Amino acid sequence: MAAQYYHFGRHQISESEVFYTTQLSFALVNNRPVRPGHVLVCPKREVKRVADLTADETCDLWITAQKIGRQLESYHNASSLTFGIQDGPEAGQTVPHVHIHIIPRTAGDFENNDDDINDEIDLKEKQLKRRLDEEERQIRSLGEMAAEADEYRKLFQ
Ligand code: AMW
Repeated sequence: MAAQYYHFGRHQISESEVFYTTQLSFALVNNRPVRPGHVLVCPKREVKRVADLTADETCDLWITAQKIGRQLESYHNASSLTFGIQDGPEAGQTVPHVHIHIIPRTAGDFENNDDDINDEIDLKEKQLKRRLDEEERQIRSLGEMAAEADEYRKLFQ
């Protein structure tokens, strides 16, 4: 049987990296997670901007993000979550396909955990550069990502 791929912008995402799907959304592990459990939730339809989503897609995306956040916060023994969307290139979006970043958070995980919403959303450009060296965020192997997705899939059975 031919392999099935999900489209995330120009990226073809193999089923092994996807750990949760609904009729309208899918969730994948991140190839450069900034923290353990940093995952992405996307609409199946490839749209660039939040404004391009239908009401059904918007509801489905956020209900999916809520469900995944709850499970991954617990799985990673975290105590908070960051939900982030970079909506358009000037907001820092690098993959032109709507996606919600979900990042389990723990006390002291970032040096400057201020309440500035732009800092929260623009994690890579602001918070993360302070704490994480780019070299520590190498793209991971497909095997490593598939193993992580396997673990998360069990949380939704
Ligand atoms: W953006 O800067 O568009 O808000 O975030 C893009 C996210 O997508 C980053 O966290 C990046 O690590 C992730 N990413 C990019 N390409 C892939 C891929 N092929 N598989 C998994 N995650 C990816």
